[in-house]
Amino acid sequence: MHHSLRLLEVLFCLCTIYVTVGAANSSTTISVTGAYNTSTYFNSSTTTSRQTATFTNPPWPEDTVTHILPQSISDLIFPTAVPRRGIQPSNIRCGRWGLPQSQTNGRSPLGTIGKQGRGGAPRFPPFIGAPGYDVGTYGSNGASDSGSEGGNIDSGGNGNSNNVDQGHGSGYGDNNNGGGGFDTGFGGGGGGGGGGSRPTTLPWGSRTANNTDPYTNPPVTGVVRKYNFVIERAVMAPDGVERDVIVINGQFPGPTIEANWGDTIEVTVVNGITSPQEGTSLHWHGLLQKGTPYEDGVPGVTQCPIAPGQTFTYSFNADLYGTSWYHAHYSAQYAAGVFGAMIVHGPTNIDYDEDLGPVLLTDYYHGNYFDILEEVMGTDLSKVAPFSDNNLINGKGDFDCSLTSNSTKCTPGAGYSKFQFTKGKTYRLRLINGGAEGIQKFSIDNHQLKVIAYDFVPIVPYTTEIVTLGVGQRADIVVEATGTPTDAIWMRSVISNCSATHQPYGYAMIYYQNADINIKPNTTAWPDNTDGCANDDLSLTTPYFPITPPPTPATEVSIDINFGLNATGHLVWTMNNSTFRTCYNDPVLARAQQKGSSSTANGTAFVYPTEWNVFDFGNASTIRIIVNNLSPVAHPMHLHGHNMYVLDEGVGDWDGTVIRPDNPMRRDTQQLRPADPATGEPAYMVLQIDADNPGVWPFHCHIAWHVSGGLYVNILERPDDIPNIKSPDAVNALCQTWDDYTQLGPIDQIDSGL
Ligand SMILES: *[C@@H]1O[C@H](CO)[C@@H](O)[C@H](O)[C@H]1NC(C)=O
Ligand SMILES: *[C@@H]1O[C@H](CO)[C@@H](O)[C@H](O)[C@H]1NC(C)=O
Ligand SMILES: *[C@@H]1O[C@H](CO)[C@@H](O)[C@H](O)[C@H]1NC(C)=O
Ligand SMILES: *[C@@H]1O[C@H](CO)[C@@H](O)[C@H](O)[C@H]1NC(C)=O
Ligand SMILES: *[C@@H]1O[C@H](CO)[C@@H](O)[C@H](O)[C@H]1NC(C)=O
Ligand SMILES: *[C@@H]1O[C@H](CO)[C@@H](O)[C@H](O)[C@H]1NC(C)=O
Ligand SMILES: *[C@@H]1O[C@H](CO)[C@@H](O)[C@H](O)[C@H]1NC(C)=O
Ligand SMILES: *[C@@H]1O[C@H](CO)[C@@H](O)[C@H](O)[C@H]1NC(C)=O
Ligand SMILES: *[C@@H]1O[C@H](CO)[C@@H](O)[C@H](O)[C@H]1NC(C)=O
Ligand SMILES: *[C@@H]1O[C@H](CO)[C@@H](O)[C@H](O)[C@H]1NC(C)=O
Ligand SMILES: *[C@@H]1O[C@H](CO)[C@@H](O)[C@H](O)[C@H]1NC(C)=O
Ligand SMILES: *[C@@H]1O[C@H](CO)[C@@H](O)[C@H](O)[C@H]1NC(C)=O
Ligand SMILES: [Cu+2]
Repeated sequence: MHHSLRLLEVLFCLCTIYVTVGAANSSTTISVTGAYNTSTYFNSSTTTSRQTATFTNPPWPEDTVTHILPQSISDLIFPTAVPRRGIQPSNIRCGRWGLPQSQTNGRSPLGTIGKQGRGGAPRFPPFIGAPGYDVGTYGSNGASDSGSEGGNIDSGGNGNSNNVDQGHGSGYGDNNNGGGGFDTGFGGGGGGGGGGSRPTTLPWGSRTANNTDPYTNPPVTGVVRKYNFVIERAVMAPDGVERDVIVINGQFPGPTIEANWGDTIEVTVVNGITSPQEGTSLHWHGLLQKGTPYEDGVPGVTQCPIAPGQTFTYSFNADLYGTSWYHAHYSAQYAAGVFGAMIVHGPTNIDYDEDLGPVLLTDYYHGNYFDILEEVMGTDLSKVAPFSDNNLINGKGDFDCSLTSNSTKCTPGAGYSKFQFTKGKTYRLRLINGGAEGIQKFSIDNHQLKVIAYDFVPIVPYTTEIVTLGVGQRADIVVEATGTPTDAIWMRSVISNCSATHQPYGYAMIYYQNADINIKPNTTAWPDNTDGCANDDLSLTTPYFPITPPPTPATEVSIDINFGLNATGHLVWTMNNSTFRTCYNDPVLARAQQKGSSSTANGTAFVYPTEWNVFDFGNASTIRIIVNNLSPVAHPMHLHGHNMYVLDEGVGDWDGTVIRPDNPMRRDTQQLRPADPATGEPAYMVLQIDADNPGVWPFHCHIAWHVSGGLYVNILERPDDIPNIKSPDAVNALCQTWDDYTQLGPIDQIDSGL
């Protein structure tokens, strides 16, 4: 039935931070006494009552028309001949030719080398509280302890930077009142410790990566890790090009969240976005939110947005362990900088010497995200697939300033991330694709990479030279330092040719212990024979803890992915022939909490509007979804609330094959191949979930521009159990504040809203 690319017309629509670490309870408390301008914020009136639903019914629900996409338009929208002006190692200014990171980068300590082990990137422990590691940082963020050592983070190597280290406060008694902090007024001193005792046993007890089903038997430590995030606009030049960003606590990328498996994470978010104001919300990618679906951070689905000027505290369990990230889920806002790494320390399936922490791989746009979105959501089809301008590793990288217009402020040699190896040691790196669109191909010259986990799922380790990550995906890798003590090595991440970018090459340096950190590596890249659009073969990736899903699911549906022009000529993406649009004022979850499923609802039953794309799976115990991609574009498909079993993926129609039926791959994001642009032959992926998590769970493409275009469905799971889940008052109050805010005038929602 899928022989051509059919198109559908779809006609509807710093604070000073004080840290104390309590003794017996080891609960961390931070209070922010800082310094954002509250007087400019929106004031919620507490008297306005909750508004009734403001969603718009689809104006012409039955009037959908199918079209064949003319090849010329397809080529126009998704050009395959991509103009590229990539940075080559020969053009890179680094070492003593580069600038200190302090002058241009996003004030993130990730990817920086400090002096005497201080001031650079944090040392990441095997678990928080492990002997030999500072602990005061975990649960704080942006705390600074520069002062005494001064001038540490200096990627440029010309030695004239000072006081940009925003490392760590410390706790557990070693008093540390921070010095000057870093020079922008964020940060401030790390507080003194409370003198608690360090744990001597593993926080998660006797659980190991292969004796515990993490979905049914997670630990509960009782420890709360508290973070304070202030989201604000800023002007930054992470790659030398000055631009508007929206960032958390003045950092790009945002602060790293750390917790032990079984801890509770509490994040207090202040929406300080002004001029213009914008709503926001944060999503904790990959965590299950079992019993707490209202903390998932999806506006119009699990909550109303956090209104400008408002503060909201998220609280949720670190129920899976490994590497992930968090990001704004409000429109394409995270593409402006609202994201950061999230580490949950847990058991490991392989030994290594040191954890080098997050390695965020992000395509990067110089334009304001809203301006890009206006083009993406516009009617000029030559602009709906935007090209990224650069590719950064931990928010750092150079740009060729000769390519910018004269009115753009651009500083050459902004500097790259740097890492240190000691010959013979083994290192864990936590790779995260936190970009908006691009598929990343990560490698380290001359070094083999052992992949030990994908997303939040430990796997039987396998060795490769190139790691592929679609947007939202993560890989934990272990690398043995097999070089010589004076080696300087390129770390690379290249945006694949399945993506749209002008500058695909991301670089970082690895210096061995005796290398001169002012030299430029001259190593050669591994050849890349991997598929530009697909993840590694499912047969290569075996979950370390095996789980056999039911061979026959309780229910099975097919969903086609496609795109088309709506009646006003805008490009929209569809799932099951319907494009998604959220109603920020009327969260789906709140409706489900009121009503349960339509089968039990009585005469006053609420009918979900078509454009909410709610798939009601009733009480089905297992759900299988066959996704067919009719578009000539790859999509990293992300499911909230679950690790999905990925039963099979490929090109053509699914023939019923299941890869490793007794233990199929599990993960929360899976790359869906494109349809063949020449023949129109579609691609497929088949996923299955155990319906053990009542709630409303987004299933969507993680390309920011595609989910903005509506490539999204809500999976309504066990609706009869949802009314038993009560949202805290603070979550419900978000809707009142948001309603008050939107009473002041309509907000500018030019996309699906997510
Ligand atoms: C077409 O999509 C755009 C973008 O979502 C939207 O603004 C416009 O209202 C839609 N047109 C119709 C007729 O629904
Ligand atoms: C830990 O703190 C919580 C909340 O304050 C309290 O309910 C609990 O009793 C405390 N536990 C211990 C062991 O002190
Ligand atoms: C805070 O905002 C008010 C109103 O916009 C302005 O008058 C004042 O100067 C601002 N204060 C600071 C410290 O920016
Ligand atoms: C906001 O509300 C507070 C408390 O009700 C009031 O003192 C303040 O003047 C209000 N600010 C604005 C800008 O309306
Ligand atoms: C679990 O993994 C450890 C190594 O991490 C291994 O020694 C042990 O044999 C494994 N146990 C099982 C039951 O597979
Ligand atoms: C930038 O300025 C130079 C020198 O003034 C000029 O030759 C060049 O055309 C300008 N480029 C652009 C893109 O405006
Ligand atoms: C991408 O690169 C691969 C491998 O080099 C090549 O086979 C493929 O044709 C390229 N695809 C496009 C769209 O250029
Ligand atoms: C890289 O640099 C080293 C030291 O300068 C030199 O010995 C080596 O030949 C260079 N290798 C390449 C491939 O250029
Ligand atoms: C989607 O639309 C196409 C074309 O009208 C139709 O063939 C197909 O059956 C529709 N699919 C669903 C699930 O409604
Ligand atoms: C029917 O709907 C009303 C109003 O929402 C509600 O109070 C009542 O409990 C519902 N009855 C059943 C059987 O669902
Ligand atoms: C897909 O759309 C069709 C046609 O609107 C509808 O009948 C079907 O229920 C939808 N599928 C799911 C799983 O909701
Ligand atoms: C699930 O719902 C169906 C239809 O409403 C009903 O027949 C069935 O008994 C239910 N099963 C369970 C396990 O509740
Ligand atoms: Cu997509």
